[in-house]
Amino acid sequence: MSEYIPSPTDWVAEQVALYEGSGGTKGLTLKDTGLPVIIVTNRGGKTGATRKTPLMRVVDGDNYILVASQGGAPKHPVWYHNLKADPNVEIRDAENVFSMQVREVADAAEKQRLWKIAVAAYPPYQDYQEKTDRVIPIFVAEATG
Ligand code: F42
Repeated sequence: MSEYIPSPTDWVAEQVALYEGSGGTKGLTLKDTGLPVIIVTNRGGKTGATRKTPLMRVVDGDNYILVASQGGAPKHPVWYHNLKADPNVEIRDAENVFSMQVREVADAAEKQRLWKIAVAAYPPYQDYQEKTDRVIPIFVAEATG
């Protein structure tokens, strides 16, 4: 197991610590929204270190949809590049942990369908897309093995 490097953003690192430290029984929602969050564990593309990223919980059947919105910031989040470099992730959804593989959604029709599901789960994604020039990427995470 490689070294774990926490997020440099305090409130994010604190959510990961609470969520994972409680075995997925505490810290399950985004701040004031009450909306559910998952924790994605992956490898840093350059350091090879273990990284943990909380994201909104968006599901499509047994798959998870990961939205690289970063609040509508002008650049993709760093984790986007990490997942492109190494698509093997672990996803914690409350008390359940799954080994999964991600792929970025390129097909326009598939992306449109999944984007609607994402916005229904977390409406601010639509505002984030409207406030940035980049097209917000989406990954699908599917179970491996
Ligand atoms: N972010 C989203 O994009 N979408 C969401 O749905 C979302 C929900 C959410 C819910 C709860 C919560 O607590 C946070 C949530 N976030 C959401 C924020 C998310 O968890 C991330 O904090 C945010 O997207 C920013 O991701 P980031 O990967 O850009 O993080 C930065 C601040 C960061 O951690 N940078 C590190 C650093 O030290 O600068 C990362 C460094 C890194 O990964 N380095 C790589 C390595 O090899 O280790 C190298 C990468 C390279 O290629 O240079």
